[in-house]
Amino acid sequence: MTARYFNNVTLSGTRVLQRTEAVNFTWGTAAPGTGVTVDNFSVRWSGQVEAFVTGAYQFQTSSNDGVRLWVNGVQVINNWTDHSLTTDTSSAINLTAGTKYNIVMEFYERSGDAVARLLWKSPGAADFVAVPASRLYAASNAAQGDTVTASSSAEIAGAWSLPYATDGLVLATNPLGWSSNNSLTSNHSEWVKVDLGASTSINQVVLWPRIDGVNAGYGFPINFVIAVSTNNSTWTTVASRTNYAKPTGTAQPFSFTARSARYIRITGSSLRANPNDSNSYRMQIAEIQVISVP
Ligand SMILES: [Ca+2]
Ligand SMILES: [Ca+2]
Repeated sequence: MTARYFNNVTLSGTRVLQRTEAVNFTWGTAAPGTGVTVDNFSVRWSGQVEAFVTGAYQFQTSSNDGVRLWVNGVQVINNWTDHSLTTDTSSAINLTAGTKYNIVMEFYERSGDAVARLLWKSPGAADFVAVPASRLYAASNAAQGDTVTASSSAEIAGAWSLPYATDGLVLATNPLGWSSNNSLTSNHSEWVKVDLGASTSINQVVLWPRIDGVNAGYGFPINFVIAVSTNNSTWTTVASRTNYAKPTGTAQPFSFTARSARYIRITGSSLRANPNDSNSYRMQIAEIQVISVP
């Protein structure tokens, strides 16, 4: 999985270490790696897990301190608290052999000993064992779980919120994604921005429109620019589109020559009135994916 380490307990700000690894660590009182503090650090592991036989799996974490786990977009473990060594176990999840499922594990260490382990019990197995590296894959989407800011945000609980633009989900039900919420009766500009946490070599941005029924494709801007930056002040345009047709609910990829960037900003300068929403002008994105160069 792709691991991103932060020197705070909130997975925020500048990433201090990124590497690819399975999650099976008993760090004790040592730091997990170069540049990471001994206490008050946090990690997000993201990528995919592959089932090797079809059937019911259970996932388990062993942690000191806080931990939470999502499999296939569903949160299955949530113990985001300071605690001594604790085992948490998910209910059974049916997985199909050979299929890769999105998986995200988050962890923070407050102080003292630190342990972060991800285990599973496969169909028919007697015990939980560490999920092996051979069944885990790094994330090609560098943006999953990263911080999103915007010119405005509707913030409707469970449905529309800034974090839903990078939560790894594109659904026809809640959570739907990010929606702007300004100047609803007139066409206007809005922007949304992702902070990858550190400069990363990237060559594609994939924007998912909303895919919910009659609203599918609405909210996707008509005229827009995708720009990237290493410092959040100097921006380079990597894609620019005008009179963009309303998408039908599929991924909209925008490729460009590989370049280093930490910030990705999408600015819509002409929005699409939605007749199912009182002809309001909103910019809405179900998911922003940023593809890193292998
Ligand atoms: Ca601890
Ligand atoms: Ca989403």
